[in-house]
Amino acid sequence: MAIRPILTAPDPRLKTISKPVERVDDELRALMDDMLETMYDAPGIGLAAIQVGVPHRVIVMDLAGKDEPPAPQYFVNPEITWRSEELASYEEGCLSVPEMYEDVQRPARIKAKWLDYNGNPVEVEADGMLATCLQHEMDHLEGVLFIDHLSKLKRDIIMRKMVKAKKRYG
Ligand code: GNR
Ligand code: NI
Repeated sequence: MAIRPILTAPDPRLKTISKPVERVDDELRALMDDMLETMYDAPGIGLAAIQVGVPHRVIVMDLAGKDEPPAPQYFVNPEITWRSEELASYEEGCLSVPEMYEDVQRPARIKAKWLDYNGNPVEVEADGMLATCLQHEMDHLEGVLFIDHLSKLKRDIIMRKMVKAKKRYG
């Protein structure tokens, strides 16, 4: 396992539309292991493959609380099959937009399906943090960041801060 560098905005690779995975094999599992280690190290609660520069439709997540045992989840080729009309607002952050936090409105509940770590199909109805985080991660697969859901004014302010921070720290 290895920790990989996380891309940060405005890196153009974050705008890539990621490609479906053809099969869940040991090579893909090695990528998912690296992604999980990278996510825990950051630390974050979710990570899409494109955030480590790999343009494939793969997500890892762990929504366990601080005092709970680790609960890694793996999502290969995820699809949202239903979105509630009701919206919910959460304060979101992103490892690719470090230290910026803003409220984002998204469907409160979704139905989604994907393949797990062993390539087995899973289908769930999700709400709360799982619904929010899965939508945030699936946006990454389409080249979309949470700041793309904000007003242009807010997004421009955040992007200016990001560019300044990059000039400072490289
Ligand atoms: O670590 C993360 N926290 C978070 C908080 C609220 C909504 C979404 C997230 S995902 C984020 C990690 C990340 O950038 N995943 O792409
Ligand atoms: Ni993110």
